[in-house]
Amino acid sequence: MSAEVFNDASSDPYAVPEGHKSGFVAVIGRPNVGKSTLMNHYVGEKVAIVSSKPQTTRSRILGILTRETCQIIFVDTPGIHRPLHRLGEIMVRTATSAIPDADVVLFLVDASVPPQEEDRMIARILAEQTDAPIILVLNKMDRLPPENVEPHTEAYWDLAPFHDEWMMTVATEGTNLDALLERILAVLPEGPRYYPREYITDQTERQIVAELIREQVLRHTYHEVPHSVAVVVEEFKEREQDVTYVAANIFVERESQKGIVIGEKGRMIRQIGLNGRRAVERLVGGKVYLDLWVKVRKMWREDERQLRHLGFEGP
Ligand SMILES: Nc1nc2c(ncn2[C@@H]2O[C@H](COP(=O)(O)OP(=O)(O)OP(=O)(O)O)[C@@H](O)[C@H]2O)c(=O)[nH]1
Ligand SMILES: [Mg+2]
Repeated sequence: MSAEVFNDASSDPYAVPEGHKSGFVAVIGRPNVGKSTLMNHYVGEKVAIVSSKPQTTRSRILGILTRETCQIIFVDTPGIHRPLHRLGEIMVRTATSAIPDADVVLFLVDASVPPQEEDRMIARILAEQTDAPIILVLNKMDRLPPENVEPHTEAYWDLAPFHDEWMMTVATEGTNLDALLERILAVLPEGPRYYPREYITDQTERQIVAELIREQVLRHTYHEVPHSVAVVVEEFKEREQDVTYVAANIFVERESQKGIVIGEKGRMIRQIGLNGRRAVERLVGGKVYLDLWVKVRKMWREDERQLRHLGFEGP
């Protein structure tokens, strides 16, 4: 092999052209504003689950967008809120700890409503904890009646006077997300390709599978139940004839919640299992046998030992 061929840029997953840009873009905001939806759009895959219920995302999740000239590592974070239990505290700490490390911060807000107390709290944290460029993202513009456009946008500008750029978006439809990407690129520093080209997230397949199952529980349950659920994949292996066998525990906090998740004559758990299996089949690209077990772990959201067992150690 000649030296020329050996040095061919295409054979080295980390080789980048001159002027290549890269960095970590933290997506920060209160629960339910559309952070995970936005990141998934850029990555082109569901790397973070999405639901209409607040506090869906519980950990820091990377979503990696790689192009020839850039690599943007989006850092999706749990919604920052006033925590009511130990899990909430860990989630908020996880989110805030992503701020000082970020090369760019996206401060996402739900522009269809005026600024909330949590938005004010986040603005104070951002003002204190970073010198990185901050882009104010006014999301859910599709829900904003024309007469509220001016008062709401002005209220958010006043809330975050330190922002360097701003953009109105509809994350669910991808509206203005190309323009937002250009703004991100404009302030992103030059840097290496941190992850190989084909990487889109830092999560393991097991973690993604557990999240896909939790997403189905979130879709089908209400009130306190979605918040009381944790999912752990206990087994994940290929069995005969290309069928992947997945066994997962769905933990709830109370017997009554177990009854709700199982449902009358097992109807609810069958529905969660059916939709969960389809989601996992899309992920693995083949047939899946999904074995779900519902178990009670009393007050796990307050219990350090249980939280650790479930993978919530915080930063
Ligand atoms: N109408 C509308 N809905 C949106 C938009 N962006 C996100 N949503 C919806 O808002 C809900 C919350 O979206 P997520 O992406 O889970 O929000 P999040 O900020 O990640 O929420 P947490 O993980 O709980 O902090 C979902 O039902 C989304 O479909 C938008 O631009 N317009
Ligand atoms: Mg989220």
